[in-house]
Amino acid sequence: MKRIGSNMNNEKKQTIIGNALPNIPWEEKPKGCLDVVWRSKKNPIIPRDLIPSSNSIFNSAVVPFDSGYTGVFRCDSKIRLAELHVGKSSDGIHWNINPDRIAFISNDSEIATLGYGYDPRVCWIDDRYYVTWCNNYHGPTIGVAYTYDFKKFHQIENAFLPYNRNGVLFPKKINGKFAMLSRPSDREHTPFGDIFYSESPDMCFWGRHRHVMETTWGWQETKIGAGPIPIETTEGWLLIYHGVLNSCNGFLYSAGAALLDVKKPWKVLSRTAPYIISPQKEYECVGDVPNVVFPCATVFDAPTGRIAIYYGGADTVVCLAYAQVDELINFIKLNSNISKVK
Ligand code: BMA
Repeated sequence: MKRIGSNMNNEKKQTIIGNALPNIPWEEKPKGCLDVVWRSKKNPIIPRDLIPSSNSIFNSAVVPFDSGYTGVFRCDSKIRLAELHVGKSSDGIHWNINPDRIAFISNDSEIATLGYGYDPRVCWIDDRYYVTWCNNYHGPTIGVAYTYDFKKFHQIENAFLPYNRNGVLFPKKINGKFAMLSRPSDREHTPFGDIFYSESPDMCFWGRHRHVMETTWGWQETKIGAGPIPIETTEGWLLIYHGVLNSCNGFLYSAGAALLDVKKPWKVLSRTAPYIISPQKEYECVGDVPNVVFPCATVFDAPTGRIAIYYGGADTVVCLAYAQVDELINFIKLNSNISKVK
């Protein structure tokens, strides 16, 4: 039988279309672990008080940079304002975070960020890094900025009208256009929400909106939102996303995964009925908001298929988990019968 990830001659075929990252943070799956995603033994890798002003550090975005890693971190201050800060690391596990929040450069005072910024994603496209985040503009919407060096951040137009959250760019133009997933929302703790796809010729005007995925059942019954930047694979775009169950004790955030068509990413090829990770460890179940795992970034090593997933735990700390691309794709395909459980 042809194994996913191998060709007929049993030569290893690369499933991830992307670069090598030999120094990816990595721990082998523990013996006897039956899960498709497994946690770092070092979790939480970033404590809530890594910088003096922080109440909590979570839901953050990491990218390979120079010979190490950098990222944009959600640090909620002790006055309880959600702010974005730059972090640096040589190994992706031990981090230094700048105690000063990012001061976005903007020549338009009407959209310049003054208020909160949270749940960042960082995406390399063409020649620069784009940051998207939940930005305050008469309520939550998708803020967009770019940087070349993680020193200067140039804020550009908000992508959408309020209210919207979880704006996640694709790492290359699709059909000649920038492409973004998002989740239209409300002002508060939105009790609904599907994932949509939009495209733009210039990162300013967004349109041709398409529906991608709806809420279904169980862990993803209340709302869903795109997580890390989708990973291009030979089997389609690999999307890790969060889903919310409304329990008698409030919202519970888990994560699943889907494969989207490469040329028409609003077409879902398969999607996990079970979650791939849910709040089970103490650092996911106990914190400022209990029972939350919230992935915002992955880094990957294409030749080995290793994926490291950065996620927030209980709106309090940053955690790391791992997956192997072929195993994850197999899991999605084998566990994809959403209609059966609906
Ligand atoms: C969502 C966002 C996330 C947060 C989650 C759980 O609405 O605000 O930042 O992790 O709620 O509180």
